[in-house]
Amino acid sequence: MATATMNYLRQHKLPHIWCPGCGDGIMVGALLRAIDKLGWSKDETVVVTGIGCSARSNAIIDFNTFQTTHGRALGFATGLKLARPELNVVVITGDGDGAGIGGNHLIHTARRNIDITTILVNNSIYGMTGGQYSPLTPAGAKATTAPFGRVEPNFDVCELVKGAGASFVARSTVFHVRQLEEMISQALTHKGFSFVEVIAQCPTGFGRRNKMRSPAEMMKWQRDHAVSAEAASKLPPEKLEGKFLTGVLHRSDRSEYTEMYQQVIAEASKRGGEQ
Ligand SMILES: Cc1ncc(C[n+]2csc(CCOP(=O)(O)OP(=O)(O)O)c2C)c(N)n1
Ligand code: SF4
Repeated sequence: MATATMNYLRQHKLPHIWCPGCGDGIMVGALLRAIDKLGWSKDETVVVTGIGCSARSNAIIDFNTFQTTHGRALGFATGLKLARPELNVVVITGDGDGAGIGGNHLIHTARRNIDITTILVNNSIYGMTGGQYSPLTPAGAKATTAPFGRVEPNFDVCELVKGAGASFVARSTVFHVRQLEEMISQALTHKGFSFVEVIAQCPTGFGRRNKMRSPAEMMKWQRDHAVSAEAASKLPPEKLEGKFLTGVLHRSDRSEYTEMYQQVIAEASKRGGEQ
């Protein structure tokens, strides 16, 4: 493993808990390389997670880390960023943690456009608890809670956060690791709420129930179903059926929440407590 990555790992906490072939380690590698290139120090960077396999990355990442309750990482991260706006705050979450139990926090954190980077690892399943379906499990896919195939449709979480007000939205996969690193890098340097959906494989909870028997097969699926947003803009709709878009999907310039909040604090201090 590259030295840059090793410098940011708590080596006494290795080996990690992930199954062989899990996509989480690739996501962590991309994040650490992106942070290393930016030269962020361990002291000025905080990684906040909820609960889940992806959330467990904060056991091995050597920054200031907070493991919070299931789905609540963004709530804790918001409090932290408001109290210490100078810190770089990164949230790592899963599709269950971030889009299921924490879905409401996701909407409102995006709406506030607070300067937090969220990396949502979408492995289409609740990995840690044994393979229940999440809101992002595709219709028809099998899960422990859908042995005959999931009935409900899933939704596009990037469209959701964009609609809620996030000012940077991107998607990549763990197969497209260079693009993933670039998307994370752009998200980290973006001022405002930035969101990267990472399509990843859970061979244990999802793959073996859905006729994708190896991690390599699952990564080939990512390769074959991803279309860059740039390429997609030149393709007719029928060529995009069953595919998902990657790259930067949305970028806008909106006022950032901690800066607006600082103005309120300054105004309140000027008035000296008068109402
Ligand atoms: C309030 C609460 N409800 C349920 C759980 C059980 N639980 C722990 S992890 C998890 C699923 C995590 O799935 P996901 O966020 O998709 O992450 P993954 O494990 O796939 O990375 C659940 C349901 C919990 N810890 N707390
Ligand atoms: S259960 Fe799935 S998400 Fe969790 S460590 Fe294993 S492969 Fe990864």
